[in-house]
Amino acid sequence: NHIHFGDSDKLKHDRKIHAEEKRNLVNKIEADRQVQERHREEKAQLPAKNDDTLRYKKKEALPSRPYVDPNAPGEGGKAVVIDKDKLSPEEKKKFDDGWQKNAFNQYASDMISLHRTLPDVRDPECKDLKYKDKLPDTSVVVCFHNEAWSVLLRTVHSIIDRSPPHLLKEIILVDDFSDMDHLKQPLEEYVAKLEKVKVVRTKKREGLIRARLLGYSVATGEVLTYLDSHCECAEGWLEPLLARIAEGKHHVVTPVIETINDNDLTLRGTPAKNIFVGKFNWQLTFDWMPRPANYAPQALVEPVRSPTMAGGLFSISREYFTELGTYDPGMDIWGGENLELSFRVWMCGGTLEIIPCSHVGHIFRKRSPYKWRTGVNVVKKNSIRLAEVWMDEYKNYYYERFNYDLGDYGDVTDRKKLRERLQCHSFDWFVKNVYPDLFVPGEALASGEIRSKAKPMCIDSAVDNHNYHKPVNMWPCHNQGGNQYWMLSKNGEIRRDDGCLDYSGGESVIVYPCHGQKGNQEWQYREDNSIYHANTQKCMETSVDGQKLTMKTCSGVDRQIWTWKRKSPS
Ligand code: LR7
Ligand code: MN
Repeated sequence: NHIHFGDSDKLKHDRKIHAEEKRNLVNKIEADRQVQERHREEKAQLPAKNDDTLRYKKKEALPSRPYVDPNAPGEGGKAVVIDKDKLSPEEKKKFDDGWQKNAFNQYASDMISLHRTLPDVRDPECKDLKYKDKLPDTSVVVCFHNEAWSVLLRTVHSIIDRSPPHLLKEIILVDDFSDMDHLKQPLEEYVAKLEKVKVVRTKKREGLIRARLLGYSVATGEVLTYLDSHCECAEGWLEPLLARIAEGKHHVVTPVIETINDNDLTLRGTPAKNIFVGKFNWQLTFDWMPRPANYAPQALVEPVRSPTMAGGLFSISREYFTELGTYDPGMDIWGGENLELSFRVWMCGGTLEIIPCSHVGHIFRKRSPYKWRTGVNVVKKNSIRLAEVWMDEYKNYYYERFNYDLGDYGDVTDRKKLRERLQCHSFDWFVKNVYPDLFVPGEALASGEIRSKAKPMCIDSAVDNHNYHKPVNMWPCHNQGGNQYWMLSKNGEIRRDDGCLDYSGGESVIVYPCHGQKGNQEWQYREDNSIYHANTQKCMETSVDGQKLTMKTCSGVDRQIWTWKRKSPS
């Protein structure tokens, strides 16, 4: 604020401005106070519920985009900070119940507006892209089994608030036999006030795959867009998805999936250069990997090819989905359908791409809060169904992991006929053309359990983020593969999926992400059946009680001798 002394006109002018500013400020303070007041009153009536729920309770009509207080909890994708110690015992109980029922912080979500704003997370380059005027419209299908009210309805409103109306044909909520009361009559009444939203319900618990098929059967839009029931669509999410499909119906596309933090509900953006694409391993689990670094810089925001997709958030031409054989209705509850569709799309002439300018948030949870079928490993069953139909001889890499204990996986004749009819490429083609960096165990020199000669004990460790850096130990051999299944790669790694045995001196061998640089991860399974570490010239040895795995000077004692199935050279 610089005032120019001596320049009286300017001074007057400045004073005037100041007076005006002050008036504005006073008005703003008063307006804010009123908003706060209103919030306090509303909170007093209905603690920790957002304004939209309140409107609903008061049976008021919902304006299309209600006013949101920019300072309200979670606005702009910001964190909701709750000091649990300051909550009353009653509120504390609500807080804990929320976590218990949902595996995310429902209490925090309930404080956030159903229309909360999000940051515009698009790369600046996205704004230069021009889309055709006439794009296909879409039905958005959201399946849920026992979802929290605020999370489900925020998903719905984020779709309505951030989709051009002419591109949004309808939103179909598929209730997969939930038993929470708020998802019955109250949901029915709430959506009755919203245009374009309908609820359909399964007659028994079907699982997300058949629930999606029910959504498909009633959808009328040109494009189908599937979303999980705990998502938030960001500004501009829809147009680029539909635009890619408009360029050819065989393009199956996903948005960039942003993490909504399970605890404080923050949402931040991923710039296009940091996008991750989908991969898979021989356990047939999905995972992410960085996008290939070799894209042309001008292609930063162009569609990114992805070998697989996470499964929950994608758009596909409805006609193409039909031609491709929709989903395998023999799959239950959860899992496998994402890889099945990914393989099928690529092998049968389509493409699977991530669209860098489309961003949708998803609450990632650390556990599944709902009941699964008891007594059946549904993920394994679903995965075997897909392996049988789509993976040809490669399916054996998966089956070896549990010693071919396939169990009852139902009938897949129809799916095999589908593959025949569509005249699809082989899985070998898929691996070589779409995911050439995949580690293929067929090239392994040895595989299976690594059993000590001294005691019936095997090298045993999980390989995932929780187990990296931890010492690897011995366990009684169980002959079921799993955590005792190891492969010796051509460049000397002892690995499973992306985890490698790694020794850098000291007592223990650890598991560490494979880096492909040999060094601490280079081993030899020698003629005398010892396992030799090239870098340190030591040998693997078990402790006298057989429980621990250590590294010692090579001596040829039984505790250094290992049985491990060698692959005959082919
Ligand atoms: O029996 C069920 N019936 C359902 O309707 C089980 C689940 N569901 C609903 C559920 O309410 C949710 O809306 O199906 C949806 C997915 O279930 P989640 O959220 O428990 O699963 P997830 O997010 O952990 O699972 C990912 O993998 C699944 C494999 O079957 C599905 O493909 C999910 O859609 C998928 N989610 C995503 O792709 C979002 C990104 C996550 C990642 C990686
Ligand atoms: Mn989910």
